[in-house]
Amino acid sequence: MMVNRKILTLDEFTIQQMRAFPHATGELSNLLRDLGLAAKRINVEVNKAGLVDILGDAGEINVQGEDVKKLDVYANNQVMGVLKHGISCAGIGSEELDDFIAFDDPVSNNSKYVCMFDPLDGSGNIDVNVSIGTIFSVYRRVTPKGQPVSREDFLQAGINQVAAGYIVYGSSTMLVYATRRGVNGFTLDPSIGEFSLSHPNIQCPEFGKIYSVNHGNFFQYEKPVQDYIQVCQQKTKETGGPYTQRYIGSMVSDLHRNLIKGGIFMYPATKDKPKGKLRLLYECNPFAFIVEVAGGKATNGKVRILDIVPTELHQRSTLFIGSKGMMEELESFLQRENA
Ligand code: AHM
Ligand code: MG
Repeated sequence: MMVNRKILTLDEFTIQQMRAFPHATGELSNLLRDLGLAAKRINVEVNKAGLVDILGDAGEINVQGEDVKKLDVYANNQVMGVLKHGISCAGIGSEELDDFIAFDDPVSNNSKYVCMFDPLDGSGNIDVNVSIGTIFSVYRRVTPKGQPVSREDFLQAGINQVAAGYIVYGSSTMLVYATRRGVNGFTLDPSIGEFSLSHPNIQCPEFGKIYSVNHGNFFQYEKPVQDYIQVCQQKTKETGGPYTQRYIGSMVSDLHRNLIKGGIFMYPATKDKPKGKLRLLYECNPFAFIVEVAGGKATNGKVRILDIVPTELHQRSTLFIGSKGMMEELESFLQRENA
């Protein structure tokens, strides 16, 4: 039988990457394989969401004070389960958990990575069949191996990420992950149940035509942000436009589209949420890492997201992220306005 060796599965790809480093231990490949397995399990349930009694609120309130949907709980347990039972992760932090968890068994204590994740982002969209996603971020622990991980292993600046990625449960299911060597995208091939390399070496175009922001909050944004949005609306052919506004309200889908097509995504401060809505550790940092590796930029409006040293696990941040050229235009504009 002919086998198409041009199409690599996620496992084959990560192992191939590992072969380029003679001293690699394979722990990162294992961890990515574990996350791929959790993604496949979550994908099955997400696809059944309209059929089975898994829809709706689980009746709990998460640490952010928001309703937890049943699929959030399922997704959280899946990601936590694969990492706990794997051999590459010493502990986790999750948007759905109050505090980090140190796995604290002899194998886990000797693992070098910790993982943070948002198991099901955009979960408000589950009931209406809109794409949702899982976001993850991997750091090398800073405490010595052989003991349980501690808070300082999780409160690292995003620049220390070893890998970050997301899964988008969309018209097809895709896993995209970045290491410093590049960003690669894998589409789930349902016929073999494997993620297969479909988008090698993703580069975010320097300019795009899309801006993504919640226009409903327009009058709550600070004046410089309002002015920039109006600049986007006034773009003409001569000034690189016209721009199109696209906002799904599922950041994985919004950012996936902008990463591939080029664009800018903003979640600025509002009067109700002066620190923004998105979580630095589970949402902003992983995407900032992915987009920067792909050639784009990410800031909180003042400083680079990846340089922020977190003080809390569930800390929020404003986020401006996307194509380099568009971000530079935004930055020069915000600086001018701030001055
Ligand atoms: P969640 O983690 O509770 O799902 O919230 C995060 C989501 C992002 O996916 C999305 O970009 C944002 O919330 C949308 O928020 P808003 O409806 O305020 O525009
Ligand atoms: Mg989220």
